[in-house]
Amino acid sequence: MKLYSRPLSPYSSIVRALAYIKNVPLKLIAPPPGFPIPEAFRAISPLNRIPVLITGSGETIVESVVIAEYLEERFPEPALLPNDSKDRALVRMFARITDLDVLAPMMKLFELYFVPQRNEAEIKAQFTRLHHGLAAIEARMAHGPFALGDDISFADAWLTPTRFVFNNFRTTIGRPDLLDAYPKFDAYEQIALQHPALSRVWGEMTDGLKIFLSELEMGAA
Ligand SMILES: N[C@@H](CCC(=O)N[C@@H](CS)C(=O)NCC(=O)O)C(=O)O
Repeated sequence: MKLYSRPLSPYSSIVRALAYIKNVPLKLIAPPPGFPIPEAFRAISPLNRIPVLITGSGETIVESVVIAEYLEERFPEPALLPNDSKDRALVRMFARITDLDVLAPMMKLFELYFVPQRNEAEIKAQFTRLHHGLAAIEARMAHGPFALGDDISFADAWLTPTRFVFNNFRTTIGRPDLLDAYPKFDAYEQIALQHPALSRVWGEMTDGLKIFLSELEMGAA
């Protein structure tokens, strides 16, 4: 199988985390360079975004959550969803809240901060959404060893890239205190760094961020 991915892309990182935990044989391929992804990539994925999984039989699968479910069915070990339906719903809900109410508003805020004419009302609205999302995540998190307790799950694959992006985000926007009200979420970095698959993703994102920042500097020079 092949995965179109970039090291720093949070959505690609979610899929890499799942694949690494499950030891899925995967060839990583970068889409053509450039931001946004060049139009030529539409030939691979009509929606022109990553991650894109190409299965062994050549099927194209997009959307991180759909790829996650596919990998879970195809590679059931280790299981990243619990046996019980209610518990499965709780894990999926945690992953969706992380995606839609934490990662998405944070990515939006990155964009909103770096435009010449800032839309302060929109920034405020996105911060409100982000704080509600973080509060919901914090309330559901365990104190380890994994995001939701004893077993590694989808929750950890979503949480690792999301938590990673906050380090740069809170520095860039000058809000080092941003996670003070969310101690379990803040401390998740240590959980990720102690797990071989999650720390591999964390390291790839770290390298990706270094390259991204140096390209930004070169562009500004
Ligand atoms: N809902 C999609 C979101 C994917 C997404 O937004 N990917 C970003 C990179 S993290 C992307 O490809 N953006 C287009 C671009 O960079 O040109 C998913 O879960 O896979």
